[in-house]
Amino acid sequence: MTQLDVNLVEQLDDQARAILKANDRGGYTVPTDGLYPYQWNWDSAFAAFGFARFDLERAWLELETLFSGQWETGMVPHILFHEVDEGYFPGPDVWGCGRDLPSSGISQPPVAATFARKLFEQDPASGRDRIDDLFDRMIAWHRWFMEARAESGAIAITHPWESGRDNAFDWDKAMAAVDASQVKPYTRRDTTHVDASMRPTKFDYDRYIALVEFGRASDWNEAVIRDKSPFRMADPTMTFTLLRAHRDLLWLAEQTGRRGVEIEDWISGLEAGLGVLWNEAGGHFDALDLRTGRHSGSLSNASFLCWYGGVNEPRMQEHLDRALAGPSFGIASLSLQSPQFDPKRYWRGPVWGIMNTLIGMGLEEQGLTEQAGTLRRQTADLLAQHGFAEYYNPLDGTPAGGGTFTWTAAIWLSWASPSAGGR
Ligand code: 9WN
Repeated sequence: MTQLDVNLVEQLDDQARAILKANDRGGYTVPTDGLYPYQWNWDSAFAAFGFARFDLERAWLELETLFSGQWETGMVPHILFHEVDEGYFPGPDVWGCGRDLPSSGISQPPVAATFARKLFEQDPASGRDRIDDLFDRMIAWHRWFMEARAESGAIAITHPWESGRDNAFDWDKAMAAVDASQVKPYTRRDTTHVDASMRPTKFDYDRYIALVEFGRASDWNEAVIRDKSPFRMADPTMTFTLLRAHRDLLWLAEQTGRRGVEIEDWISGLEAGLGVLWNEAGGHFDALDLRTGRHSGSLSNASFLCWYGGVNEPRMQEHLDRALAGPSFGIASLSLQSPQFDPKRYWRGPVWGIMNTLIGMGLEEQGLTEQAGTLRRQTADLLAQHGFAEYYNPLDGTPAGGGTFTWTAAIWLSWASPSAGGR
């Protein structure tokens, strides 16, 4: 591990700021030019975290634009289609959600309240001015999760895209049971931007589309989807990010003189319920198939989000120490020891800067400062040596997926860069 040169850090900080500015489409930021031409939910929250390093006003605006797409149910979509672009599939016509601001019909990991808190902490006076409308919208979103997705005790996803870890090994068995025989021919766009070996397979894509068609045929009615969807899984990403976001929302409530009783109940409910994610055989947190009652057998980077969720589980530490010992640049999306580990293919092995960041934040807060420091340095080395890619081969750092990536630039500025100062 190297001590990064001060001039190099300055150069990288400049590059990261330039990426955020170049991906800014006015009020929202695309994850990267070309491959992802819309506003994505959790990407935007990370973008806000990054903008906060040099333009706090722009950071708040990113979150406000995201919540402008909120549904009347409280759900905040995973994609907002501000301007239709043929370069991405599936577009708004496939989702068929029929709103003034077209969107997808599913959500994504709720990290917005956590980064809203960071923005608030940076300048409480301006935060107080910005938070009012946003607070009400965030609490409505969290309530939607608790009412629509918490039937198992943990938080369920209805589509792999909701987890943000699209083709993770976690979903393999459940996806194999999804019938894709009625899906009509379609043209993928992602593989025109990125090498197909780094993306999900056609088998996966057929089922992604089948599940979108199921949701549309159900009028995106959550009760129908809960009872009838062929795919429903309790997900560590959703569960730990929501639990964490509840805690940050409660903090924001206290700072602004609001009552937090409802949020306190959500926190104790999730703390009591998340045990269903514990895979006793593997000795780690894992996804749970709510249709079959079986765990996936996947030690993923989401398993390590427990500390971020405020859950200091000692039985996860052995896994953590092994993962940090490498050879790797942080926490791989699937354990290097897993037979399904693939260092190139997206969420089946590559390392992601944003996941290192969330895990690192949690470790630091839970007093595992040495491991947190190691993870931060590994992430800084990765980005310094290999640039601001979407994800990376965890063994040698080879960049993969899209380049000049918003959330990677953002976490550099606000967490990994030595200039971030432990924010
Ligand atoms: C589908 C934008 C998004 C991220 C996800 C990541 C990827 C989309 C795709 O890109 O998913 O939502 O088309 O592959 O998996 O986490 O939010 O960066």
